[in-house]
Amino acid sequence: MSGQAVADIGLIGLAVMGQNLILNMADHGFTVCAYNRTTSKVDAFLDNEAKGKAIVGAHSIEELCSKLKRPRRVMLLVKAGAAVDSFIEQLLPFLEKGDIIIDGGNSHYPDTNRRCDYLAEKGILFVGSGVSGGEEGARTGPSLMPGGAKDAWPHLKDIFQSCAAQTDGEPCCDWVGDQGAGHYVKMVHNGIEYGDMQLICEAYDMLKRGVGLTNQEIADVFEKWNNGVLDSFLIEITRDILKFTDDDGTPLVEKIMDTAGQKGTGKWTAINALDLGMPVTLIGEAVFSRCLSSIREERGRASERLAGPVIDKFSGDKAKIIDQMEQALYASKIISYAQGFMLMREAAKAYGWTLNNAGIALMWRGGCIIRSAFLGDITNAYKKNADLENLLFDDFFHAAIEKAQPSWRQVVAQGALWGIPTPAFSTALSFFDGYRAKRLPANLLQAQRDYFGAHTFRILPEFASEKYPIDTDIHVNWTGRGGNVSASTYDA
Ligand code: NBP
Repeated sequence: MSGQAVADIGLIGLAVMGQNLILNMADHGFTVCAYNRTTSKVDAFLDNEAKGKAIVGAHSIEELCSKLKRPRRVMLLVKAGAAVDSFIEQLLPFLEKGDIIIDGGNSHYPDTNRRCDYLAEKGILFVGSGVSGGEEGARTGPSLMPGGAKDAWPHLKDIFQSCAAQTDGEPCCDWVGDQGAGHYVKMVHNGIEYGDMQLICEAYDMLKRGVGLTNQEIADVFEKWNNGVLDSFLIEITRDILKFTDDDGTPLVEKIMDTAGQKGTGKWTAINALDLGMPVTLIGEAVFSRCLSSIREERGRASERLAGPVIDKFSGDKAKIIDQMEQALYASKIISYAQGFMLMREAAKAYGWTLNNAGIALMWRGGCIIRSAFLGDITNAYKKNADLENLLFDDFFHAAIEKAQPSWRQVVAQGALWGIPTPAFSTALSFFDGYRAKRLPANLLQAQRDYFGAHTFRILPEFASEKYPIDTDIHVNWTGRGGNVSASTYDA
């Protein structure tokens, strides 16, 4: 079946994200053609949510393509993986050179790299776009992070930027970069989301078990924090979750099993950080914390055998420790974002992308799960200095960390004394102390490596000599028993 080319864009995938994004696009004056593998969902959508709007339907890929204006723009919002490849193959016979396919799902960036190359050979412009904000974001304004074939951007800019969230008059959507850069940035966004959530959970745990506050009191703390430097979507929803009571009047959150799920994007970020050799420790700890939570039965057995400190009723200054915790959370969050941007800088280098840090921060400023006032400060830092080596070198963040430092140390120490785990707070502080250390104990580590494996070491310039020449891999016979042959030197 074919039809008149009436639609500005076609959208495949009528689940929660697809339906809401279509309605959003229609609200902004674009005509959308909707298609779904299970075509009964097309009819149900047209008869209900889409009724009376500039939305048409298609019952086959051929019909969908025939209803699109040229160049055809088709967006996929389907389960990541095989479904995306399958739709690409189904679309190809009905597309022409210069047509555009956009994958808005949570695809892994290497898949997007591959699809970009594959479709470029066929003259089709492929775009991988991060979409964040969940159901509500898709409906009212998501954060959109498109990357891939740049020639597609002039044909997408208007639709994408009109539908995206707007912050301070600017759309939370801009071109990210080549190939899978859009999906890469979305992946890092999700990793940072894992970190933000873990930090909030640690604050909740300390306020509850350490300070002894009720859920309502903790909600009030989050309410207060949401009016300060931590002002963000995740703090706001945490406040609401803590206030939410079940039919019996007790907080629902306390009835929820403490095993965290994950769909993989945090893990991908951590794996990529390991691959690129970047110390993205906070996201790593956030992923491992979910893993630890998920071995609940084993933890149950351990809780009966392994004792820790007994937490006495809190007799200190509650207001003071709450303020200290706000500072600890803020400082840890700064570290997490600094690490995220370090990772993106390295990825840009390794993959040959040009990433615009100020633009990325702006894209995350609104519409997405990690949206916060804080991202406005990051945008400003990168606008002031596009080549900023590290967020911690920006005056604003430098001053913020300086101010927070004493409280941050107090909170991490208090968590250890109480026996309440604070992996994210602690790793952030350890990173900070490591990053600002001119000398780390890696000298000893190198000696150990050379001792047992003849892995060699380099000499500090001030100790260079004929015996220990500078910029040279040196092996020492530490025991008098080994030979003088060293292992080859390479970094894994
Ligand atoms: P889902 O991730 O639940 O995917 C549902 C869609 O995928 C339906 O259209 C379904 O068709 C289609 N589909 C599946 Br499942 N397997 C398929 C296959 N083998 N071949 C063809 N189509 C297939 O939907 P969603 O939650 O709306 O998310 C869409 C995309 O956006 C995903 O990649 C997701 O990771 C991403 N995302 C989701 C969110 C969120 O908050 N949910 C946020 C940001 C990004 P059917 O109706 O015929 O089964």
